[in-house]
Amino acid sequence: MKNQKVAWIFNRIADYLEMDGIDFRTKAYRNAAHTIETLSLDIEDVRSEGRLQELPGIGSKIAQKIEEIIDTGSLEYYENLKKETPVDFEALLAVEGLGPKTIKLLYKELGVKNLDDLERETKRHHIRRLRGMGDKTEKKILENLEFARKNTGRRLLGYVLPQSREIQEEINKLDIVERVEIAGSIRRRKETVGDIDILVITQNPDEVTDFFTSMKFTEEVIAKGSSKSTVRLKNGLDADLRVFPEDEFGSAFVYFTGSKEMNIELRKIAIKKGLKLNEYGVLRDDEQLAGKTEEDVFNILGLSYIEPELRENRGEVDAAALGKLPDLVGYHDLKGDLQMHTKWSDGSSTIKIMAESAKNLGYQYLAITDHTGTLRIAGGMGDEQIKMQMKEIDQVNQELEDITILKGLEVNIDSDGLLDIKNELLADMDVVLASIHSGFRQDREKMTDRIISAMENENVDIIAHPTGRKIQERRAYDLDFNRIYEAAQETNTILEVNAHPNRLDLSDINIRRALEAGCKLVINTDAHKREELSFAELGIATSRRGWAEKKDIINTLPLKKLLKNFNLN
Ligand code: DGT
Ligand code: CA
Ligand code: CA
Ligand code: ZN
Repeated sequence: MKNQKVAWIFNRIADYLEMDGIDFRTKAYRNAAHTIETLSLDIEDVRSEGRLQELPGIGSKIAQKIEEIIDTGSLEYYENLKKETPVDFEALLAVEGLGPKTIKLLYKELGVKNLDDLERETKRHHIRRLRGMGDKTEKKILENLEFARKNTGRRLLGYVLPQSREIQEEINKLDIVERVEIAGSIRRRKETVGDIDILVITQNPDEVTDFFTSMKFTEEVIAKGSSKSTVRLKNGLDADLRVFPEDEFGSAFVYFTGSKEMNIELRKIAIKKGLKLNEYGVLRDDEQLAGKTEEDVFNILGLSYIEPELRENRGEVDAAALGKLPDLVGYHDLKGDLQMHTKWSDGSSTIKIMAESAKNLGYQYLAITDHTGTLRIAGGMGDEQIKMQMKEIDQVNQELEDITILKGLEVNIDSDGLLDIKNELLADMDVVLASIHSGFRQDREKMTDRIISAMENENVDIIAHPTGRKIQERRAYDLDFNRIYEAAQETNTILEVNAHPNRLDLSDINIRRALEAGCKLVINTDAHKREELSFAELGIATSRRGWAEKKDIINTLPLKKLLKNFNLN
């Protein structure tokens, strides 16, 4: 029951040890935390069977600590470390550029314990007085602070979505449950999620609530009432459960899907019409005019149905009033995937396995796009390997039916905008993606020039993960998007929506701007193993949040049309 808590404590201990530079013990605690985080069993069960030390990375000392946490709910060793250096690690570590050692220095010298302290000391220019720091460090900290504030406590959609579906399924198994839906930011497919909002229709709220507060995912009950309960899940997130009768479910679903900002717009429209809108329905005086379905609620307000991914108060309400909502790309519209990696570079599946998996997803084609030359950490391929790989692709294409493997590469754009594979070889490929993997912090002009010069190479078809951001990890490069979008059109280069859970790059907002500027997009998973081909859903969701239609996405095209689009064959 306490897996998440134990792992969390061990990770914090590792942070404290890292502050003091004790590397081997840091590693031991991180390993133990990882083991417990990914354990499919309840750590308490493992303990009561006396099998803790059978787990990888858990020796007698760490096992003792696990027992102490299970028995007492805390760990004296950790409490002492905390007293010594009482800082909000999770928040401070989220500031790019701050590691445990710097955090210790900031605490010892300036008493910085949290993000507010950090901001204050930075603005007073106290940081630059410290050893190894300067006005540049202060500037960087201020830039990264806001990013850290926005991110603490939120989780990636890609990880929460499967978990929320699992919970939904469990609740749905109850006979007394007529309907269960996930609402909130998860339903809107926002890239990060604060908590899980669950709505249920049932005649028997108490029984559903009892189940919810004691199910296997629940670690701790925060509030328990008959129409609303909140629990802390073992994965560390909170989940809210709300129970509604059938004839109010539509209005509750609209309300709790949000966004809050869109709800406020809807309420204004209701008021103008002399109506009242809340989670219980659309009311005139006390009479409920609508509330059973979402469609009813939108329609009575004079709006067409708004897809959840659009509900961010970014113009969708006006568009719905005018009947001008986009016809969004669908979750089953992709015909192929044009970025993935195999054992030839840093992937872990073979070409054949990737192709078979793509076929199982119903695709007509896939492109194998392993890393090239200069990207050593990713096992980049040289000319000879590329030629050998092309032969293997020919061979697998002969073996498999109803799926076409395209020969592709993900080449690197160097700090001068040059590619690491020569043009005559690139000309032999079906699909060439170019992307930046180094030198992220050049100035805006230079970064933009690099990408544009890659676009100007006639062999380059796609710019992969165009902004380089990693959600909660790394900010986007500084780019002049107007120039990028213009060059993409002039050079007929496609911009990628990378569907990897921590990339989603382009982001929803950038997708919308790119489309308004007239660019074409491709949704790719960047899969490094076959299971990751399922990330496509996240790329589609993000594209929908960016108002993308089927016609905007080139890999909704059947193979022949796609090839024509690339001027191939
Ligand atoms: P999150 O959890 O931070 O990722 O984002 P949401 O959108 O899921 O927000 P949450 O969980 O606080 O609330 C779920 C929905 O309930 C939200 O999208 C809209 C609705 N809601 C919550 N509080 C308010 C409020 O004060 N006013 C209005 N109009 N709606 C609210
Ligand atoms: Ca939420
Ligand atoms: Ca909530
Ligand atoms: Zn890779």
